[in-house]
Amino acid sequence: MITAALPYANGPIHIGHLAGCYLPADIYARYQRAQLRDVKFVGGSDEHGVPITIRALKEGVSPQVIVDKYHALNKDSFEKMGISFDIYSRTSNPVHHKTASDFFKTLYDKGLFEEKETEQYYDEKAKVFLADRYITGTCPVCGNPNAYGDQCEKCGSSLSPEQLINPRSTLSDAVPVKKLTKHWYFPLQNYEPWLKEWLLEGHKEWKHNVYGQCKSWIDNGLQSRAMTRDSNWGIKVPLPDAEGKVLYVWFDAPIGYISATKELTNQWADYWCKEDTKLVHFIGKDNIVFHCIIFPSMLKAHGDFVLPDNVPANEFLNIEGEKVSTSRNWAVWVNEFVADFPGCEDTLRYVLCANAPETKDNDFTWKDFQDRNNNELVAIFGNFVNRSLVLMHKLCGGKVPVFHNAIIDEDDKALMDDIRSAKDKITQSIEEYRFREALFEIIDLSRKGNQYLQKKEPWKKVGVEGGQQQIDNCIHLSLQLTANLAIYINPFLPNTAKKMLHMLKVVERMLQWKNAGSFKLLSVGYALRAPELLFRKIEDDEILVQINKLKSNSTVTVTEQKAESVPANDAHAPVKEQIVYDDFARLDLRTGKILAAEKVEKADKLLKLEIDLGFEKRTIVSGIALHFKPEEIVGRQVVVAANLAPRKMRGIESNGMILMAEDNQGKLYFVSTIEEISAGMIVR
Ligand code: B3M
Ligand code: ZN
Repeated sequence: MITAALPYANGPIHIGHLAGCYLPADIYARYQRAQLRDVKFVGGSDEHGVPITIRALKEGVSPQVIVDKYHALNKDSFEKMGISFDIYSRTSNPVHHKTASDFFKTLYDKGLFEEKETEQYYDEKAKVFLADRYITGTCPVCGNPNAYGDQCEKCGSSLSPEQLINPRSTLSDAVPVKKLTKHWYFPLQNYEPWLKEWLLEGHKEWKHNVYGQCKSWIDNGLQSRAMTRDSNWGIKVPLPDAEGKVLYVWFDAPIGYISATKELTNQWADYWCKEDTKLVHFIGKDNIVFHCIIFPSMLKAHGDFVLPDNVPANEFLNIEGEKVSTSRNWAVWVNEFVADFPGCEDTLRYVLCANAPETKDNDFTWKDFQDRNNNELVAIFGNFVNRSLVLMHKLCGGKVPVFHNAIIDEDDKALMDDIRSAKDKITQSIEEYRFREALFEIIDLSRKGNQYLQKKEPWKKVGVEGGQQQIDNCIHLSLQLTANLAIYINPFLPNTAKKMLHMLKVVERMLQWKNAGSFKLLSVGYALRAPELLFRKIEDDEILVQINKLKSNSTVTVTEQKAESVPANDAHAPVKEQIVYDDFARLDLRTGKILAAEKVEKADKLLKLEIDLGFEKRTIVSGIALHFKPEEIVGRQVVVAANLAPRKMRGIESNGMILMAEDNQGKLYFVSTIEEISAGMIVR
């Protein structure tokens, strides 16, 4: 049972949502289907709660109008991006109202709620109780006159309505007054011992970011939480004497996963009530406490349901170095992306997976979107598939050639080993929710295919004695690798896999995971279709349009890249997040020699360096002027990051960067060897 968070139907989804939970959930679901496991993948709109009513208020329409609009829009965006929900439901459906209502009633009948009367803010003009978000006033910290009762968006302070200066209701501008109201509380503290055992002891394998957050919640002590609210938008509290009360949105929304499954199939209980079910929730990090602590405690209290086996929450995706802000329109909206880049959905899936914020916040930039498309999808994966098919048509008459076992050589064997061993690595990475790692492994496999073709040069064997047999073997293996790549890439880039099936003239059944690692996917003598390009190049002007659109529609000012902070005295900076070999391999490091150095006018930190790289001379601007005099560094050996994009500094274009070591006092040293090394060598 796979679930992905139910997005509030109060606005369009952006690519941060996709990267955070929908894409990983979809990759996982598609992979499980390829494994022929009995899997259901559910999602839907969260249509209750304060965010919806606020939006309705702002637009001057009823909440129903809002949810109808965004439910349809988001459902469509998910479909276009290939998020393969078995059902995309909504929490306004009658089956959900009944399921959530019954759930509440069961806990109530078991005597598991506490009934409490407390004082809450009330708007006497609008005659409603006010959620914290409905109260505004002046922030006591920064003086922002439009702070909310729960948070000041200007300085980020988290607030309570009591702290606001001159509090006012956003509904009527009235001064809120305190009034007694009754609610039903769920005593989370009673579940603490059980949570410690089930989660802290029993799920140490959960991702560090998830486990750590849960541990600190539990260690800080849990408290009763109100599971009802005063509102007229939501699921009515199913008790007499509860007029004007609805279920708290975080009580009803996760139950929405169960309701959606009920709507999908009569066999729903197979996926929710049987011991052998593996329940996995995909969410973003802001939803961790609800899915790891509150909902499991509710499920446990109810007693009929299985508990999550894992909650692989992701961190956040920033855009061009800035936090996504929907209110300030700093976001890439999915409905706009699919309109602007039809046919490039797989590229977005690729980039979002390659940059997925799996262990820490990560960044999306349009330049990286273009680079990864052009340098990885087009130049590596697409190129290999295309070359294999073109060569087959040219050198083998358009048919899968025979494989001659008698002349198999070391290169063939190495490639076959790579294909076989990739299967275990990719499988394990996906099973353990490391989708980036799996994706890099697949790209690496296609890179090996390219290297194999390059080494074998079958085009040079034409007319050579015994050449045709060598051509046959090379093309045969390349085609079998292509078929394997289709299986591996399918969960990640489903449209690409489909195109490959078409070219290879095989049916979808071939994509079953059990077929991966085989060399018999395409039969000898089988005629294949002409190749079509899998990916198109993305041009500079296309991404410029996007960058301008982002900047001109938004009120965010992009800050200059912040300098990396120097570690405190004595301390070693923590080691950065783990990367895979592929991340490293993208860097091109070369040895070089400083030919000339001079100060840059009006910039006391910068030196303009002339560097010999062996194959060419480069100008590099370096921030080392406070540490070295120009004349004392001429002739020194350096290591250069040679494939960094050029950058203009003080009007001078800098083409790369020299590497320096820095101690914890901020003093710089050259990274060099004792022996003399010539310029232009590769460092790796
Ligand atoms: N609607 C919050 C969110 O969209 C909430 C998730 C519900 S999951 C059951 O981030
Ligand atoms: Zn403030």
